[in-house]
Amino acid sequence: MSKNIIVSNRLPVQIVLENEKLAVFPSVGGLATGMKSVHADGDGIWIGWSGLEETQLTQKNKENVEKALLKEKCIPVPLTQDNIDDFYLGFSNKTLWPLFHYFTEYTSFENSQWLSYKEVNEKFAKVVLDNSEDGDTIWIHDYQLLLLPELVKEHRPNSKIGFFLHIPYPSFEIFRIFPWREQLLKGMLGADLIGFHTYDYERHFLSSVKRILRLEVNFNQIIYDDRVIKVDSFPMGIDYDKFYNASKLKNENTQAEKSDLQIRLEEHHKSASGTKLILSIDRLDYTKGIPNRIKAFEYFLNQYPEYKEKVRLIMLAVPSRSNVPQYKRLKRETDELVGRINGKFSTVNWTPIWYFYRSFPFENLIDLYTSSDVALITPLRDGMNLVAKEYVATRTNQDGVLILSEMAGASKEMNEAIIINPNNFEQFSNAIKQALEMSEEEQNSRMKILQKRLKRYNVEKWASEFMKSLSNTNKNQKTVQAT
Ligand code: ADQ
Repeated sequence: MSKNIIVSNRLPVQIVLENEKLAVFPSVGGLATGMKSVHADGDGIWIGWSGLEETQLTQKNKENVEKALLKEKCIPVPLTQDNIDDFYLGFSNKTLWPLFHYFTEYTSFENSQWLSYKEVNEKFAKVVLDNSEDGDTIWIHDYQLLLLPELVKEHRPNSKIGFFLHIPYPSFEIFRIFPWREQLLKGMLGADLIGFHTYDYERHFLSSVKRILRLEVNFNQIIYDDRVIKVDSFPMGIDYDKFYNASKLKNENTQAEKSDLQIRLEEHHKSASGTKLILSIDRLDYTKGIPNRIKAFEYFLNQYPEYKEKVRLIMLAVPSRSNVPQYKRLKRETDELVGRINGKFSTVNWTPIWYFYRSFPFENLIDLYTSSDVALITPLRDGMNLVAKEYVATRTNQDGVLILSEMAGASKEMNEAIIINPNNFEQFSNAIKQALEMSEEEQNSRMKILQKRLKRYNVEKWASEFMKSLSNTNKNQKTVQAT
């Protein structure tokens, strides 16, 4: 019996190891939810890094971790500190991440890190081969594992291999800069189906394949090595019901059941000044356009001073990759900007920006989503952006306005949001004004359409559509060979 194998850089679990005590918590993130049915099916397994550094584990701990993971149908790929430094913090986060997000000035090309990237992809391949048979279905995720499809295909020619990229695929003129471009493309072409969030990323990829590898491309199919590879877009959704139901429950909470945050936020709304709340939530990453957003908010307050004391920006930033220098600089810049603007505009009754640099539990995220009049999601570049979708799913009264950057993949399916170019401060600032003044009727009609779409194309649907398309790949192969 063939089985499903999911491969991603990190396993969908959190491991806590203190002294000899071990606890494994399944993670509740979007990808883990979407993959649930694929993973739970038959003997399905998930392969990835556990998050623990290999050489720091005693033999006994290692065995215990493996045993505990196996209960969750997970198999770890061991990574050493050098792997973490060069493959993960190095090549993945200092080369591929900035390049694919068009931050060429942040992109470094270090041969030693490229070698480590190859080595770790080979490590992953070994674990996949040790735990699979030819004929199994293998779904590989994201930019850390671009070489893996080819490494697996070589030994599993009858397996259907899918690959999905969660970040943007850049235009050819950006991708061509990359020194090892042929190897990377060939690595991806080991897959039978290659998926992206949007049609634009798909087009960019096909253009690189044509111009760099000079391969034949028929619409969305590539002929390579006597195989036909299908390329398609699958916009990732969210666990819609989870967000919708959680906020429905919140709205029904009695006063005694409310969280402190919920009470604080409600007081805010009821206050005499009727201050409106604008929410932004991201990982602290330079692609998310955080300094830009703060500056645009300042521009708005200067342009429309009547909004002073009438509006507040609540900005959540989750710490991320804080060992990488650019992220350290970004943290400093954000702290300084928030300090400067709060210093400039604050009054005894009002602080324009509430800034939190930490992760929030799910319950508090819901409090914030449900209490905010406007969501301001303005990345400079973003593969999809799930926060925009989560905000919409929590608006059970169909009010609220989403302002969304056109540089986020999500903008392609969320036309009813106010779509802006985050570099155009005039437009940015007018969008904030438009959102704050939008009639309830208009809010409702926009929200209804957005919600309907997100409810239908949720994360489970996304995963099942991908799997369905992957299972059909060999059928396509015959059609194209015959023409
Ligand atoms: P990310 O860059 O991590 O994902 P995103 O899609 O916005 O970005 O997902 C972030 C997740 O983290 C959301 O589910 C959000 O609720 C959660 N989160 C954010 N801030 C939080 C906080 N302070 N506390 C707790 N949780 C918080 C990458 C790509 C995206 C793509 C996804 C999925 O960069 O473009 O949408 O993968 O493919």
